[in-house]
Amino acid sequence: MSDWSSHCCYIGLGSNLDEPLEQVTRALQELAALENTELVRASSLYRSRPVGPGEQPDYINAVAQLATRLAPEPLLDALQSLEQAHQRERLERWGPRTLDLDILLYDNVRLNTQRLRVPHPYLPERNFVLLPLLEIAPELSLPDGTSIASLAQRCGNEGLIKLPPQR
Ligand code: PH2
Ligand code: MG
Ligand code: MG
Repeated sequence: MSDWSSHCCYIGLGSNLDEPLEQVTRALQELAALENTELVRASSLYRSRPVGPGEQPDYINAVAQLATRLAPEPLLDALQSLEQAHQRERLERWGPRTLDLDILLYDNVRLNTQRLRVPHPYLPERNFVLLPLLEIAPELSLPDGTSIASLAQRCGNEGLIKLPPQR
């Protein structure tokens, strides 16, 4: 699906409740099945220490590259439907969740609306996003030209473990 109307975007996946490995594995399959969308590439799965309030379980994180004909807002709708299908409950900011699907980058688009900020505002400081992203797109840069590689190097890999391929 590499015609003019297809857009390249990167999605961050995260889960730390109810069998996180299965949540993220299933979510990758569901992304691949989205309307007008193809899964181009998926990173390894990573185990990461939680960033957020209180005691919470470790997360499983990954990043997927999509080719999609959906515009950013309809893509967000589709991702939120998947989160809902995984019984996502929105209780507290950065609290534990069964599934979080974040639009990290969408072509070189910059968006700042009530619903959606692209690039994802915390992308530059989260190693559990930057390292999986670097794995699948080592040459990638933000719309302002900052390379993912330089951000990843600055963040380091503390608290992050790349998991071997799942059977
Ligand atoms: N997501 C959050 C808050 N904290 N910590 C880790 N390790 N991984 C996440 O995906 C994550 C988090 C909010 O979306
Ligand atoms: Mg998130
Ligand atoms: Mg989110």
